[in-house]
Amino acid sequence: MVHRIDRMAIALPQPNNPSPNDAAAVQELLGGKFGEMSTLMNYTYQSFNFRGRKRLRPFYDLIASIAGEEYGHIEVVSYAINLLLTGTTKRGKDPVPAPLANGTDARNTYHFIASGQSALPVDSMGMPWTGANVFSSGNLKLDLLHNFFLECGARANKMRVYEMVDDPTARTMIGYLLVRGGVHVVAYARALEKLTGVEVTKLVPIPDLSNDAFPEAVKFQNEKLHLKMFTFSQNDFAQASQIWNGNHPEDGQPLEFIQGSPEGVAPPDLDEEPQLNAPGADDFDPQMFMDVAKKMGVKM
Ligand code: MN3
Repeated sequence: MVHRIDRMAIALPQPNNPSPNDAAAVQELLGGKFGEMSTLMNYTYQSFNFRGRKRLRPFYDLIASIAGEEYGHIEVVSYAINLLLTGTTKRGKDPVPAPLANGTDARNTYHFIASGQSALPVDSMGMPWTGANVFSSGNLKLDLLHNFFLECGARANKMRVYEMVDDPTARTMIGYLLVRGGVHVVAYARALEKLTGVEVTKLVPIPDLSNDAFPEAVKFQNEKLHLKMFTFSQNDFAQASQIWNGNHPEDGQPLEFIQGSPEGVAPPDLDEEPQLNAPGADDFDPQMFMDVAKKMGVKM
């Protein structure tokens, strides 16, 4: 089961220039083949499907912990998209002046037609995310090798979207995910080392460019976020620490294992968009709910 917390991994700055085409490019990091939907669902299914976990417990715990983190990654990419889309149409209730006219020039018109100017599980070309992106062979060595490859591919995509989009909202999110994805690259490399003796960490970084080239990533590395593995569980998955130990292969600093999740911040409160009727429900009276809650003794 998952214990959900109404907190987001990091604070995102407001965009300097809201842009539906920037948002469309960022969609690749959510619903693309190497996006966060893929990492989330790969590790989630591999953990559900893990056979022989008594004998191989540290590997099960590692995959399950990382699956927990990926939920927060789809969240932070989605909010980056939502913030980039906010302010790209004219706010108001009158449909006659065509308040959504800007949507016709946007590469992804689903953002204006199929959603309330918000993220969808699609890639940068609007193709829906698919379960065909999940690899769960049941063979531990093969699955770990796949996960290492997936994280390196994800890293390449993040770097390219960074080079396409210079808005601080997108770049802060990408800087954070480069650092955290880097943790997952090292985690799967170390898991393969423990399992086989092959020195996989000698391959990193892939692509060759270090995270040090990205100022937004350096900020998170200064907070030592490239060294920390979280279980995303109060009591479970502790044996992942048998894999996440030693020193970081790039800067030699000691790796840190943390039972639990990072503190996070409150997610952005997205304003209403009346021209999209989002959320609508204009005649809803919140005072009525407050009165009922009061009668029932619910603290609001
Ligand atoms: Mn991720």
